Amino acid sequence: MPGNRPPIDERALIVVDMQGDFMPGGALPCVRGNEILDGIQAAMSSGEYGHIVATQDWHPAGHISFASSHGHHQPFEVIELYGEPQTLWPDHCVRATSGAVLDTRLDWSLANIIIRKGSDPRVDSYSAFRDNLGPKGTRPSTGLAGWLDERGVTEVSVCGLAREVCVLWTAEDALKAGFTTRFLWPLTRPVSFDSDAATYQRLEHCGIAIVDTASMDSPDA
Ligand code: VGL
Ligand code: ZN
Repeated sequence: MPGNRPPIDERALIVVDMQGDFMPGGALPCVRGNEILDGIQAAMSSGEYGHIVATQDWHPAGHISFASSHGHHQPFEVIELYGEPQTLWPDHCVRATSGAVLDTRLDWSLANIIIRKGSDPRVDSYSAFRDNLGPKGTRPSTGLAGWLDERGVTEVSVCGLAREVCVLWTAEDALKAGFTTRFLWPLTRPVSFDSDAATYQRLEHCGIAIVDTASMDSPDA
């Protein structure tokens, strides 16, 4: 299966949440998130992808995913929300603040579309494709699956931050939406390496291709 890839105009690269707050020194830093900048820039400018999608976590102040919105809870505690576990995060990516800006070390002029997510104050939104489960018991679509579909995209490759949160959920939803899905593991970084084994297992289990550095180096892999 690997090696048997569709033509370039059927391939999309999704660059997830490369924002200041997820970088070292930010409000919700990923481990050495800065180390993937060069590789992501190389992928974006490689000519290997016919479509480049960026996502931007874009929360209103007081968002429901913030521990500070729940008084007696601390960041990284897990509560139940709409019947599902919800991790409570430090305040991050508040829209129009400096931490929410897409990292200026990447050339965003290469992005064909930027999906902003997490703007509903009542619902978190990890995936580029759908919000998390909301009060109505549904996961509202961002429209991205249709955007890709109407352009004839059949294969999606994901990279960015954070490996075990928004990149993982984006990959899982890409697969569910019917796209062949590739997870560019070395072009992601987690909030915590402790999650890596579980992330790897989830990807393997559902049939998402985990692409390692070696195969990324060869243009036709
Ligand atoms: C993310 C936690 C909260 C992410 C976004 O981009 O992975 N993680 N919001
Ligand atoms: Zn967020």
